[in-house]
Amino acid sequence: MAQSGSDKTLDALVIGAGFTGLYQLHCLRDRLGLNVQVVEAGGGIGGTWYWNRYPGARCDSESHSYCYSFSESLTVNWEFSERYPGPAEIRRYLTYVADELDLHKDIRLNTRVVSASYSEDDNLWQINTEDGTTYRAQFLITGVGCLSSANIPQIPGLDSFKGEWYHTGQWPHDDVDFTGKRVGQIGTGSTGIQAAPVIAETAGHFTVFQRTANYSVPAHNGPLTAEFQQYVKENVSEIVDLVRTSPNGHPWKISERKAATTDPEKRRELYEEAWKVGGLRFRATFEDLLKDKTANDTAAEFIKDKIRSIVKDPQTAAKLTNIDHPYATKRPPIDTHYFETYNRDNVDLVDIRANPIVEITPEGIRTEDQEYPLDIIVFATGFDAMTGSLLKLNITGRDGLALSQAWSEGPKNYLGLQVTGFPNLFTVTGPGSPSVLCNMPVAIEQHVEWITDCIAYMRENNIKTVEARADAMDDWVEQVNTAANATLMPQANHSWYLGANIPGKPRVFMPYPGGMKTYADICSDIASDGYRGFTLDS
Ligand code: NA7
Repeated sequence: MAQSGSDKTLDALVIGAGFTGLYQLHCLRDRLGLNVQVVEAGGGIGGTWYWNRYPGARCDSESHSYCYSFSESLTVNWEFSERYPGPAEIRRYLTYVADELDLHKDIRLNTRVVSASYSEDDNLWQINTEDGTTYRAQFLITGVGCLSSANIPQIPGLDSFKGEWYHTGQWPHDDVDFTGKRVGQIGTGSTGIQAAPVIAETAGHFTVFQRTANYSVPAHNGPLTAEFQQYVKENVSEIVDLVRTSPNGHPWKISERKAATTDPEKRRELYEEAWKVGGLRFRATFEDLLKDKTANDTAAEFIKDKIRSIVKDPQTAAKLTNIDHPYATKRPPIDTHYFETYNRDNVDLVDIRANPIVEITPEGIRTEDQEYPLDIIVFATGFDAMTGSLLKLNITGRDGLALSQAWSEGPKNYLGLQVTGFPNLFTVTGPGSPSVLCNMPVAIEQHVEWITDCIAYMRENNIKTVEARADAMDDWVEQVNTAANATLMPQANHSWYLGANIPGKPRVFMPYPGGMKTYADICSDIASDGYRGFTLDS
């Protein structure tokens, strides 16, 4: 590993040692022969899964597709144990990959980037880390994740709280003991919905503070059978084809049936079957769920009926089904006994839309109508998604242009990969790419391979800089908006897809919703056309 305090000149510096960093290192170092360093703020590899260790944490993508697909031998020599992998298993998987590809020696852990600036004179990025190391590199590639910058709401009084508090995305490595304690959880997104049933099991009393009610479908997690593991090994290329050609990078096909035109009885039967299978594939029951509000209403009503049938207390069920957005227009959670949790005697649900939180007191949380005494507060309040972790890097491009300035009205990015004014900077799964609307490893592999091909092309053709053109970037932002407006997704006002969860953040629909396959085809076409929309300068 590199020594701290030293200066180092490289071909490429990659920030982050998650799925992106590991594969980008492998591609640039082992395919192109570049001198590459990965730096990682965490004390281990894993990216998102290094930080997200909260109770019940689990990936919502199915394990046999939540992995790299570039190497058949890597796939067949690894076995996931459950339908949805947890953080520890994903970290073990990534460690296995890093071992197999001999990546550890070029990854420097506990190294947080504090700034990066581009120097036109020598066409190098200068990257400074918290421990005083300076790297210089022709290429700077960010693999900092879309959901890594924790959103801890500015609720007055948090400093005065006498108990313990935690954000789910910065969870301690030692278990938090909830036994017998009065625990409050703010947030009912995917994370809160995973955490609540587990916390409720040991907490003395557990209070969930819900701002926006949410849909959720059972995950039906469980151990993978030996037969399924064998099926995965024997069908690697079919599975890879499936994930690479599907709109969301998942290993299933979206039905061609339309909910709006299916006979109600048949429709209910199909929803029932999908409910039994569970997971994110519930969205694939009908083709029109995200395009047609009438169709979407049928899924929404089905799920609300399920919630009412599970939750025994009608008032609690009413709060849980008072959902203000169409199904799957916010990231749809999947759960393990989330709604059942509200049938426990030690669990309460507080509607903070009706009675907003006013402050945190030394004793607990005070809403407009009463105070809730607590020993522990869990913030399952999400992230400054997609842009937060990039802006925290303090990136400055050509002519001293700060990324924060370039994005003052919201993120503009060509293909989600490059920003005008920031030559040779690539933002893997950046805003404007399918990223969070896709099974992440699939989106990451496509980006990493495209970037690798682009750098290879530059070297073959003696090109020193690649930079998105302003007109191409503006045009892409338009395309992202057009694709978003063809769906119901912009109808969810409080969605982090729009940046709406962070006070003051410009509202821009950030991920590209036109589908992963369509997006990958556009990227390939642009590359084949001599990197249309990019300025290549020798
Ligand atoms: P999300 O999906 O952003 O959910 C955060 C939750 O926290 C959501 O219920 C929010 O309510 C709530 N929240 C956020 N800020 C506040 C404040 N200030 N007061 C009360 N409640 C608040 O984050 P997750 O971690 O659950 O999931 C992120 C992604 O990780 C997920 O989509 C998957 O892709 C994996 P709101 O809905 O904004 O009213």
